[in-house]
Amino acid sequence: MTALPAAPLPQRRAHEGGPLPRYEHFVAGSWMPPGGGRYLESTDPTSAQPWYEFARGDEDDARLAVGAAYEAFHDSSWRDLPQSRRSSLLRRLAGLVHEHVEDLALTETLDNGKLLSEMRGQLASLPAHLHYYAGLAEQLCGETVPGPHPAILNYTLREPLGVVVAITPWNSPLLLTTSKIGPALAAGNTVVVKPSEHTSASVLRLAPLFEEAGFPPGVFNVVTGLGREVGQALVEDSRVAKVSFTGSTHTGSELAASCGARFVRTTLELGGKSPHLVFPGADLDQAAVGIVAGVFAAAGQSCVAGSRVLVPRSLHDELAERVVERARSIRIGDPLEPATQLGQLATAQQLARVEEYVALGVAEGARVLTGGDRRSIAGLAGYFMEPTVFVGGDNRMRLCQEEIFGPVVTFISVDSEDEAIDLANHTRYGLAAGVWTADLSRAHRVAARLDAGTVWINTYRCTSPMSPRSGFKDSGIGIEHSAHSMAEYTRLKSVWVETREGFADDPFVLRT
Ligand code: TXE
Repeated sequence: MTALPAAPLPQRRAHEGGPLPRYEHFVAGSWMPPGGGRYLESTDPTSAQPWYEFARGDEDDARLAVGAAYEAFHDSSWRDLPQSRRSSLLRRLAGLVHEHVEDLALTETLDNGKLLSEMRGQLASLPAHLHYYAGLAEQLCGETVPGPHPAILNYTLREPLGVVVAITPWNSPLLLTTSKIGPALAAGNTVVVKPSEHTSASVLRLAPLFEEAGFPPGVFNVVTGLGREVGQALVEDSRVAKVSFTGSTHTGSELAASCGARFVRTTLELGGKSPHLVFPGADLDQAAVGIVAGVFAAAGQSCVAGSRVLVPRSLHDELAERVVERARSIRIGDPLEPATQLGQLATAQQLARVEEYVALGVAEGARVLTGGDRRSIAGLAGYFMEPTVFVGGDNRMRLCQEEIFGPVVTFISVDSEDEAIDLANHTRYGLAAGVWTADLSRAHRVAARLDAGTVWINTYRCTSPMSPRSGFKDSGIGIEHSAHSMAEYTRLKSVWVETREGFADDPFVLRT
C-alpha cells in the first residue's frame, strides 16, 4: 500500500502530451494498487477521449476490501464509538464535502457528461444529506415494550448489520452513493463502495475526506473495476451482511438471486418507465415544463425519467406541440458551458441503445414529431442525442414498456381517468409518476391508485433526503432516504428480562 496523496485533480483531456492520471483502490485508509496490476480507462464523453485510468479490481482485491471493512466493523474504535461521535464524524464530512463541491462536480461532469450546473446542484445538496443522516445517527434507538407481566422488562436494540457493499451507477454517482453510505454509517456499519466503471473518479476523490473527517481506517473503502469481476466478488463474499444496489433491473435481479440464496439483505433501486398523467383543466404550460424536466433534464438518464405522457385525446396535439416547441429550443452542447441545457449521453453504448429504441418506436408505428437523431457539435466528439418526442404511441409498444434512459418521450391518448390509471400502472415498473390536474380531489384519488413509489402532483423531479424513495414492482426493494432507510441498515433485537428475584413459572407453558 502507498501513502495517501489526494487522487489526481480532474482535467479535461489530461491525456494530451502525457500519461493518464491513475486512480487506485482505497482500502483501510490507503491507496491500494490492484493485485493483478491491471487498469481500465475512463472516457470523457464530450471529447470521447480517455482522461484517467483506474484499478481493474479482481476477486483478491474484493477480498482485501471486505476484510478491511470487516475488521473495522469489529474494531472498538468504530464499534464502541458513541452514536453522537458517529454523528459528528458525518457532520465533519459534510463540511469537507461542502469545500470540495466544485471539483467533485467537475469530476462527475467529465465522467458522465451531465451538465456541470446539474452536478453542482446535486453535490451542493450532499452536505444537507450527510447532516440529515448525522441527525438520524443521534436519534437511533430501541424502545421499551409492554411485556406479558409488569415485572418482565422487554426492550429492543437497533444494531448495525456489519459490512455493507454499495454498488452504484454512473448517472448521479455521489448523490446515489450518499443515499446508501449515509444511513449505513449512521447506523454503525462499515462500507465498501463499488462505483460504476464509467464514473469511478468522484468517489475516489471523496475517499480521503473520510480520513480527514476522522473516520477510522477501513470504515469506508472503495474498489473499482467491472461489475462482473470485482462487483460480483464483493457480493459473493460471505462476510458481507448487506448489498445496496442502484442500477438496471436485470443486474439487480441477478444480485438479488445471489443474495437471496444466502439470506443476505438487499436494498435495490432499479429501472423505471414513469408516466405523466395529464387531465382536462390542467395548466398545460406547467405540464409541458414538467414533461421537459422529467425526460430531457439529464438527457433522460435518470431512473425517474417521465417517458410516457398519458393525455386526453382532446388535449394530445396541443400539449405535444407545447412540448415540441420547448424541445426544439433546448440548447445542446458542452456540459461545462453554463448556457448548455442538454449534454451528451454518458457512453457510446448508451447512445447506440437510445438510437435503437428510436428506430424501434418508428417500426412499431409511433411518429417522431421532433428529434430522433444524434447531433454533432463542432469541436466536440461527444454522444449527443436530440430531445425526441413521439406521438401516437400505444402503451403495449416496447417503446412504451422498456426503459430507454435517454431524452425520448412518447405521447399516448387516453379517454378517461380510469384508462389513464390503468395504462400508467400497466408496466413492470413502479418507480415514479407525475399527475397534472387542477382538480384537488382527482389529484389525491389518482395518487392513491398509482403503482409508484413516488407521485408528484403538478411538479416533477423533487427530492429530499427526508422523503422516502422506493420502487414498487420491478423498480426495486426497500427504501432509500428518510428515517425509514435506517431500518434497511439495522437489525432489531428483542431483549427480555425477568426482574422478580428467584421467580420461576411453570416450565411447560409458554409465557404469554
Ligand atoms: O447498469 P448495471 P449499466 C439502467 C439504464 C441503463 C442500463 C444499463 O436503463 O441503460 O441500466 O446501465 C455493477 N455484480 N440503469 O450497464 O449493469 C456495475 O459495475 C455486481 C438505471 O450501467 O446495472 C455498476 O457499478 N455488480 C439506473 C452497477 O452495477 C455488478 C442507473 C450498475 O450497472 C454486476 C443505471 C454484477 N454481476 C442504469 N453487473 C437507475 N435506476 O437509475 C454490473 N454491476
